Amino acid sequence: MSLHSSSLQIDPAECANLKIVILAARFNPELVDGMLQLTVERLKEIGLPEENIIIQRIPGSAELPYASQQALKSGVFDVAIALGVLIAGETQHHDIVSRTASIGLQQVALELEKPVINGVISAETYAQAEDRTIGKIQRGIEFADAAVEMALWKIK
Ligand code: DLZ
Repeated sequence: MSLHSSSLQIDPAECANLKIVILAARFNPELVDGMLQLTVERLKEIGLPEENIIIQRIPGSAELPYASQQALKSGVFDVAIALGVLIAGETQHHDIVSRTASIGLQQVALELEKPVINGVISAETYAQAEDRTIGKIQRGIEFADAAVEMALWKIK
């Protein structure tokens, strides 16, 4: 049996041994928690056993690169998903945090040679952020798909 989402086709048997860590910021909890729930539901739907999905909470998006680095350095996980929501109205430096988090997450992936999924949503308003997390655009599902695809990805 294969699962289809956009172009994703994965045999659930391939996922049985994957271990995924999700780092989730505590800021904007309703939105991050909603995204987290969608991500976890999708991972289980794809075929990951619940016990292979580890969730770690951290204060805010600025801490996501360090937390991802530490989690992946443990050697336990195949892939990390970093979830956070930054809203312009709430922090004047949301743009800087968004950029540094994105650059930091890429650095972790390249240095540790493990995939890191950038699940940081940066928006101008709460309504926009809501739309992109638990509203009409449910990015958590995409993050789960990307994580599994990259954890299994090999150069051919
Ligand atoms: C301080 C802060 C503010 C004002 N806004 C957000 C936000 O909208 N989203 C988010 O994930 N984190 C925010 N933070 C917290 C920072 O990411 C970080 O946790 C603190 O600056 C401590 O390093």
